[in-house]
Amino acid sequence: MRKVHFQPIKSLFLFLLFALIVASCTKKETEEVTASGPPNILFIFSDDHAFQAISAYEDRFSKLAPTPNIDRIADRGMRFDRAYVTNSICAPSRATILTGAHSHVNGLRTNGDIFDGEQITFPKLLRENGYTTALIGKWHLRSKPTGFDHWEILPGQGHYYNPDFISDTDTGAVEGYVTDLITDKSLAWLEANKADGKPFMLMLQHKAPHREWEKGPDHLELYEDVEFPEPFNLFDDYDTRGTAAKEQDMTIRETMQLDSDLKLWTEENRNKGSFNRTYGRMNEEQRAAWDAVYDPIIQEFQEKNLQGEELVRWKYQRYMRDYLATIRSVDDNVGRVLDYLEENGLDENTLIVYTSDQGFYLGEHGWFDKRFMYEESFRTPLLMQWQGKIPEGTVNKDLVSNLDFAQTFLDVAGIEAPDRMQGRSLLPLMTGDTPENWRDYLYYHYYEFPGVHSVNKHEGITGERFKLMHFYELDEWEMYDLQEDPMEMNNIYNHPEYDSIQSSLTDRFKRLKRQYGVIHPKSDY
Ligand code: SGN
Ligand code: CA
Repeated sequence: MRKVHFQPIKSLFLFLLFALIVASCTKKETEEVTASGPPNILFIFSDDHAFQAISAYEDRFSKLAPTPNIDRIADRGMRFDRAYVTNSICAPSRATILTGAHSHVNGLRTNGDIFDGEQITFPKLLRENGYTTALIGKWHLRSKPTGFDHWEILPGQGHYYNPDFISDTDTGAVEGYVTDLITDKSLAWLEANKADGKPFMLMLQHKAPHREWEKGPDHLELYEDVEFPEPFNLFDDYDTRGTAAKEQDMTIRETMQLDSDLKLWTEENRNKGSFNRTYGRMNEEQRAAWDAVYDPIIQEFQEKNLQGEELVRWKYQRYMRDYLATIRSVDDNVGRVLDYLEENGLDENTLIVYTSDQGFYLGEHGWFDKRFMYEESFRTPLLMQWQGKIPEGTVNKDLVSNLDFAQTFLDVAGIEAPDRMQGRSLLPLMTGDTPENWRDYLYYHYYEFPGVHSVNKHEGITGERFKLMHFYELDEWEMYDLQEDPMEMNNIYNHPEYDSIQSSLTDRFKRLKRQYGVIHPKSDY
């Protein structure tokens, strides 16, 4: 048998090789420990951002007004095509997200209600379980934020230019454009806390693209030469629909204001309406940049003297140019945050969510605003990225809701959700493993009437194909076949050919209300 002798030089080489392997294993193990610990959660939230205005959704603005940075989240993760809200309006959506409960359970039904900050929320539970939590941007819940180590909020709706911020220690206006400032503050907070050794949960909540759609200094001219496609139902006559659709106050034709909404500020109309909270807040330099773009628009408008449908078309173009330009700023700023995470290796174990408080009408049915249970405002965009957990470039078509966020975030952090929460964790869906018993219907309830935009109270359910709505104070029903009629132009309630579907939907509606504990005098039949 041959004896093997190592030459000294060879042994040294092998020893070094061994040491290198051990060292790299140790490093890998450490990485794995970090990567498998509770993930950071970054919840990027905008206000009134229609899914139609995100290019990842491949809708009518994709080519003309792309959102490449928001799309990065979809490319590296999952796009949810059927994400909805329980009550399509700002404060109620936020309350549902925090509590994981429907409006009738968390007590916040309308923008006029005050959020009870004593109740259990997911940020409180994350914080109790070792997370550092922060909320920066629009809050709109009227009571002080609870459950956050740090918060800096816009008062009420907030302002686009030189906005005020309130924090637990300070209040005052900050010079700049709101979307940039919310991002600056968020990045500063991330940087200051990156070495604390704890996972973070940051709610980064933009004001944009909320009415009055004031674009920022970097995007004033962006879409001025673009003609955007109109939706086919821009001139909807609401035939077959009920009183609510006919009597709302949210049309581009009647409700959209030339001065406050479309910023046609002339010497005569200054100092009225929203002048002081928009143009009135700008400094000299901001006004000069603004006027350079808007003065020619005002002149063009005065010369054209448009009427009727032509005027509606012109207003629609102005609306889209402004609305989509505020979104471009959101998109640029999402890019800044994603870059920061990547540069700091934080993208590796962070669940990144992009969503909005509800959807919005971009001229569909002739409208802007939200509130109705029709698809454009009932749906909300939802994109999620979590490296190594969510497969890249995937699309989910299950019925999901803003009711599900609280339980999802608790689940990814390994924390048990309290029974009071009424949603379901999206974690299995995120890994492509939708449970057999996933929900087949979602419950909706809108309460803010009488109120701005005059949308009657209604509740209803939607399934994969059919939707049932009850305007209970009018006792009017609507039903839609989303497969045959995705734009909901044809109310099929009481159509004999849908008889059996209607009765099974009505039955399902009653059962779902019972399941969620809905007690409402006029809708409890
Ligand atoms: C303001 C807006 C409305 C909007 C509500 C609620 N008018 O009242 O158009 O529907 O907020 O919006 S404005 O002239 O003040 O802009 S929400 O997103 O906060 O629910
Ligand atoms: Ca909103």
